[in-house]
Amino acid sequence: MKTKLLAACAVAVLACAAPAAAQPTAAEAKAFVTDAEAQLDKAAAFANRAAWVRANFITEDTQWLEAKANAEQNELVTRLATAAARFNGVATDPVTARKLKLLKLYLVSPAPNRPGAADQLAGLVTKLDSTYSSGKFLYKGKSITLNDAEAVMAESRDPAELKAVWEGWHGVAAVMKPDYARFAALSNEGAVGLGFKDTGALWRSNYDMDPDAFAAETDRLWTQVAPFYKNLHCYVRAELNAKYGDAVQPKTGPIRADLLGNMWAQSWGNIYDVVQPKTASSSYSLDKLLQDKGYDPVKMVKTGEGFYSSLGYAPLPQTFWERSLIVRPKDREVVCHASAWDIDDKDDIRIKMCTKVDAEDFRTVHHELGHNYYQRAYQNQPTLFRNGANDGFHEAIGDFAALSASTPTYLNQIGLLPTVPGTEEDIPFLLKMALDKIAFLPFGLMVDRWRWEVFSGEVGPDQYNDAWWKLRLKYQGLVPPGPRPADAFDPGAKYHVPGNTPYTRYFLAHIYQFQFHRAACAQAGWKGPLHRCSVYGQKAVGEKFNKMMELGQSQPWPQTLAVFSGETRTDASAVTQYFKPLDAWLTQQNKGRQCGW
Ligand code: X8Z
Ligand code: ZN
Repeated sequence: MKTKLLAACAVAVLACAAPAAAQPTAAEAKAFVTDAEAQLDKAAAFANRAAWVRANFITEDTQWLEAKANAEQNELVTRLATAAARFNGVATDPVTARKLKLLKLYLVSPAPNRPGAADQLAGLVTKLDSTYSSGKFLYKGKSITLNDAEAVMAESRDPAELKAVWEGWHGVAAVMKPDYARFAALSNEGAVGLGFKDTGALWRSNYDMDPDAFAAETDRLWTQVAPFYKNLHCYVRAELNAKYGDAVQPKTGPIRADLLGNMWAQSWGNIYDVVQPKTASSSYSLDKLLQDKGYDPVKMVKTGEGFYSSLGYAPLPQTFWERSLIVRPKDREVVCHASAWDIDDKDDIRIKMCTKVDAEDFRTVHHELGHNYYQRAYQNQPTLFRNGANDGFHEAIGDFAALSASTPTYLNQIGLLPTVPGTEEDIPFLLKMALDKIAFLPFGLMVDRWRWEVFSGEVGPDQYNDAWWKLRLKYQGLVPPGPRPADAFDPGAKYHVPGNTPYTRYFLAHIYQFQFHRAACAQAGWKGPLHRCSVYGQKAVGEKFNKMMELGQSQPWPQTLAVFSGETRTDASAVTQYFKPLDAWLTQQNKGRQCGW
């Protein structure tokens, strides 16, 4: 009898130990997280390098290595997060309490706690990302990449060509659907194991508030900006109708998604030439300025670094230049979607992007470097706090820098633009910015609306594509260029779905960046309109901004936001304030038009 009991206890150590042992102490909880952080560091040091190598050199073997490293890391986190439950109800110090909470949120997709599940999940994630990244399709007898296809979407004004290339790229995603369905099921099982309703609820739990309250917050923010988006949609639709005629783009209803200059219609700046004001068009094109001045990809990144240096940030380390991937290599498959890496939580920071010399990548360079400067700023925080105040902050740092770096004043200061245009350039400038920033907002929202529905089970694999287009229509007012095939999996044609990267972060970032900009301009004593403000060279602003960045995720984000801006809420009034002159102009242009879809 005794032996039997002992044997049972050996299997279920925790359950058996519980009645005998006293309630764990706060000191034990603290020791537990310290040890957990050391283990997480060790696993990350390995997984980061495996991921870097796979993303820079996609082969069977590197996929195998990355999946193995991720599976081991995932198993470790699940084990630690499960063990942490033993401290539920223990009155720990606030730092330990926050770390215990963040431990459960450490992974985007935790694996189910059963043999083989972590391997399966990691294998699917690596395979989906690699399939997307090496995707190609036949166009005019040539096999073309996403980069080639994006160039056509940006430059072509032939609706038949746009439709063919759009359909070609979206066709690449169809094979991913069964794997995505398997992945979603496994990720959900893992999330439930950690006490969340599903993976979507896990994602919504990382904003220092109740997950339902966070979803309501995003609704509130969308309501703040939706009228402006509808105004822009109305104006752009009319200009597209004037250019292409009723048969291609009708005067009323949704816009055809392939006419907006971008594969996903997420930012529309590439069709500025089609929609520019007839009365006052822009006097310069940043694409052309960069090309005419002989910029190359490395010079683009050096210029980005120069902006941060002007705010007082230390130069990037030599290893950044030695180890980053800045140009698409010709001889191998890589993940071209831009990213910023922190390999060792110290100074080994890198970017990886297939840089083009154009306005879009000028901004992307500032965006990626923002991630790197943030990672370096919080490197002295403990492991579980080495992260953005929330993920929207992480995406907003570099975009904030790019708001200043996009002004004609700054472009003039660095010798790209010969003269600073006067107020006649305000509407053209704001229209260019709105085509990128305002057009993005409903896309930034709908991607995760779709995933939240998938993870909650509201949308099953049979409805994946219809649900996607329902949301594309509802939020963006878009339709595909033609009927979609029965096996289409259009969400898979957007990197972050196969790449398993939450997307609400970008919606938030498109609001935070304007809050940061408004606060920074006030600190610099700027009295003019927000869109003309540049904080280039403002060391005091940089110093205060860095104070916020250094905090990482060590406290609830509203407190961290307050450190720089004095605000404690996400507030889209900074967006509407920035664009106010344009909104009035659009309203004027849209007089007599029936807006909406
Ligand atoms: O994915 C990115 C960055 C890397 S975090 C290049 N962005 C989103 C996208 O490309 O869809 C930046 C803006 C939105
Ligand atoms: Zn980013």
